[in-house]
Amino acid sequence: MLEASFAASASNIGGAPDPNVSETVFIGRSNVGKSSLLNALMGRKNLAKTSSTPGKTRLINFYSVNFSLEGAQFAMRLVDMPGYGYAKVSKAAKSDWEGELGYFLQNRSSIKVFLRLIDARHPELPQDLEVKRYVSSILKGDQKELPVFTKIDKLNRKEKDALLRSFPDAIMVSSAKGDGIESLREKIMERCFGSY
Ligand SMILES: Nc1nc2c(ncn2[C@@H]2O[C@H](COP(=O)(O)OP(=O)(O)OP(=O)(O)O)[C@@H](O)[C@H]2O)c(=O)[nH]1
Ligand SMILES: [Mg+2]
Repeated sequence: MLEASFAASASNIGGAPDPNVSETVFIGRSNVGKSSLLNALMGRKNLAKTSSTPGKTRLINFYSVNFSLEGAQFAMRLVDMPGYGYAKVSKAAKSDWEGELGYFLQNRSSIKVFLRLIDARHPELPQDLEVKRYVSSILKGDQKELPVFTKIDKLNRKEKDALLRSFPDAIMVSSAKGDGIESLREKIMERCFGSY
């Protein structure tokens, strides 16, 4: 059984809830599908607000997820981050990503998983590669980065095969169709709880 609810919004680490449970952060370009994936994983339609207008998520949003398995209780949080690379974003918001948001990612001790989302149709955008380098540079021993290709329902069979050839271990998901969601959920749980 799985139960999800909104926990808190914060603009920086000081406003974040106590770091008392394992957290998975969702990072990626604006519009890549972070909030949609969060909803798909939680089995909730619109708990995290999604929009076709880039830049919808402006704060760090925390969602609590609880589930019981064979009598044991598990708690974790999913953390939706503002997207980067939104062309119309103000200069101030950009320096936020470098400043407070970066500080959060580097110092939030409860982060166990960085889910780095990439649009399956554009797997090697310079901004995404930059963020890939950034995440590897801040990753600590008890943290794991999982690259996730989103919106795979937009690829045909041939394009999917090509993506898999370039990235043999690719995790591919469609929040719209549900593909890959259960398997990603298991990977996150494994990282947060070990063997469960
Ligand atoms: N076809 C398809 N569309 C998707 C999928 N996931 C998200 N979208 C669409 O992509 C758009 C952006 O989705 P969001 O989840 O709001 O993206 P986001 O990364 O949270 O964006 P920001 O909050 O601006 O950073 C919306 O119109 C979604 O409906 C998917 O798996 N397939
Ligand atoms: Mg969002």
